[in-house]
Amino acid sequence: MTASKSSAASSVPSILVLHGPNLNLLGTREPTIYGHDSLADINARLDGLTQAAGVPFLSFQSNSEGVLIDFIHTAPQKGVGFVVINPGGLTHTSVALRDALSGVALPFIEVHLSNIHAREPFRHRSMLADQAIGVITGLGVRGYEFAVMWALEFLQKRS
Ligand code: CA2
Repeated sequence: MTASKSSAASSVPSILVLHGPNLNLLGTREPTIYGHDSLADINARLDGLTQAAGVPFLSFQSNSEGVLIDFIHTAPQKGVGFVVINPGGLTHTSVALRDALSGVALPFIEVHLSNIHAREPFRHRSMLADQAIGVITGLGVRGYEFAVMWALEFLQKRS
């Protein structure tokens, strides 16, 4: 499990980027599917985007479904206003993760590095997608960047 936080003004809602199981392996294996960037590379780029906009950034990765759910439960208290999530393999199985996101009622975008619809049939279904504001799939690391840019606009319009 890894968590990181970058500080900015306190009352501004933050953007939380959540990474699900096995995404800590990014950059070490399967580069043809998931690219060469490590999770730290991705988080650093997203941190740069949010810092430029003066919005606090939080990221968290866990290989455990329960730990991810507990983190989501505490997100509102942490001042999170928007979630970007790559649920990894839990995308296709986890009613519990879906319920956790619904439970905290935070707007979220689901991101996948690979195009889940161009892969095995069991990856075509997402348990979260219909609850998401949007889904970005198959654009690699850029997908996270687009999602965070969209979240920044969303929070700016709300403020
Ligand atoms: O394309 C995506 O982002 C996925 O969410 C990645 C998940 C997969 O189960 C989903 O169907 C699609 C797998 C994450 C595993 O990441 C690895 C990274 C490097 C090496 C091995 C696994």
